Amino acid sequence: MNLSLNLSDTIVALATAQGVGAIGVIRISGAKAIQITNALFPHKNLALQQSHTLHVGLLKTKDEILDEVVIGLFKSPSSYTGEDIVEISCHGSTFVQSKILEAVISQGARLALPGEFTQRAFLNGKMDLAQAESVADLIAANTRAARQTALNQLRGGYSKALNDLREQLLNFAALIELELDFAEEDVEFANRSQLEKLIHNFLENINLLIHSFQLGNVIKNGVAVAIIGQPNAGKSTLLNGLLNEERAIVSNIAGTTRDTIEEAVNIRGIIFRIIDTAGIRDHTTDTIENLGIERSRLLAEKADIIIHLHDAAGNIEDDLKIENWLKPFAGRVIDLYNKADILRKEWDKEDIDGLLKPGYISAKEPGDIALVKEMLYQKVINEDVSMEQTIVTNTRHLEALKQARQSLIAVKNGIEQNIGGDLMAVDIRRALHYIGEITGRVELDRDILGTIFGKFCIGK
Ligand SMILES: Nc1nc2c(ncn2[C@@H]2O[C@H](COP(=O)(O)OP(=O)(O)OP(=O)(O)O)[C@@H](O)[C@H]2O)c(=O)[nH]1
Ligand SMILES: [Mg+2]
Repeated sequence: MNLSLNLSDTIVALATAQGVGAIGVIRISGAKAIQITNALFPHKNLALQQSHTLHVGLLKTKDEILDEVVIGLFKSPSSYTGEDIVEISCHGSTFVQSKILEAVISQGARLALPGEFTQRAFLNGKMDLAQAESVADLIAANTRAARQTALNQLRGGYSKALNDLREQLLNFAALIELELDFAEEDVEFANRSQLEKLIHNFLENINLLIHSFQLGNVIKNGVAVAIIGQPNAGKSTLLNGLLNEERAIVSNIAGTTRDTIEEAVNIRGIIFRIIDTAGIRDHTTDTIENLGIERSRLLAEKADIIIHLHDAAGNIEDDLKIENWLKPFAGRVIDLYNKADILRKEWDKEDIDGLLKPGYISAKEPGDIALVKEMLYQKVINEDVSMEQTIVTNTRHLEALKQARQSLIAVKNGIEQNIGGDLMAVDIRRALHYIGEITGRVELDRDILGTIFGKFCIGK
């Protein structure tokens, strides 16, 4: 995106989705927003109207009536961008919408770039960078959890916590720099033990945020779950059960699934991408089946969670081989023993405890499927990170936090080793810089801004 574009331009875009809808909203922002709309709206002089008011009337060019519209007026500085904004709600035909866009442009507005409205909001101090980015996340959010984290960020909780810490650290930086001015006198303005406490506190917070990224990432991008196991263990049956749909072919012929099948299911607001794979066995000469098996292995290695599905009623020999192979991924594996219904019939009543062993399920029983869903959810939402806490979802923030952490550790070591204030000041400044990068408190590279706002949809 070319950021040297003039901020004094008045920009326009369709704010609602492309295509036919009941209504469409065209949004204009900039110094000439009102003047441009006035030229098309003879009914009233909008410049004389109060902010945050609605006006009904005909939108006209010299030659034709464009539509009967409702105009929303938001005057600077009380608007989303901080500039004058006019929102024209028109009828939702694509023809009407493009006619109005054309007319607005012919009066001197320019088509907005993706994210340009939000970028202006940021540049005009209406929100900080972390908040601006969460606008894009909010638009893209397709689950309850994703919406919740984006909303938390948009409301600024995250930025506030970081800014508070940053402010305190800034004080110390100033004091240490003051010491440098009085170097000859050997004074200490910045209390080292207080600084140590602050750094400790800061590091704890940053570690929490960095730790939360894993959860933030799954909320945004979903969790990949690979179902691995011997042929006929019931992997496809489990997939179908989780999806509540006959998606994969199920049969009692070993080697039914040859290619992988991936489908998404929403469990309590988090998207799980369930991957059914070809059953793994050693002794097959079928080339296609072998290719499928190879693929299963690769997918399991990449998955966030691996369900190793055992056939509780079957032969466990091959399971040991799979178990061996899964050892390096132990933390990600959930062992489930399928076809418990057969055992439940065979076992007598005294074995009732054995039947309730965790992990024994029947992929054909809805009650057990619900248990599996709960297990998957718990595996992701562990106790360390709660949904209410601030969650980092953005890789740019994660990188900045990691860099800040490094600098803070350097400050911490510096205090322990009693290094000079001049060296410490450099590390503190560096930490401040990285924290500032998240909320946009520092001069950001124009390219970085371009990438951030370029990801938005046009009209936001
Ligand atoms: N009794 C019982 N049978 C089951 C259960 N789950 C699956 N089956 C049966 O086991 C057989 C194999 O099921 P699939 O789901 O096709 O097994 P798979 O693991 O996908 O097999 P491949 O695709 O060949 O690797 C089918 O006849 C299923 O009906 C269960 O919980 N109980
Ligand atoms: Mg299958």
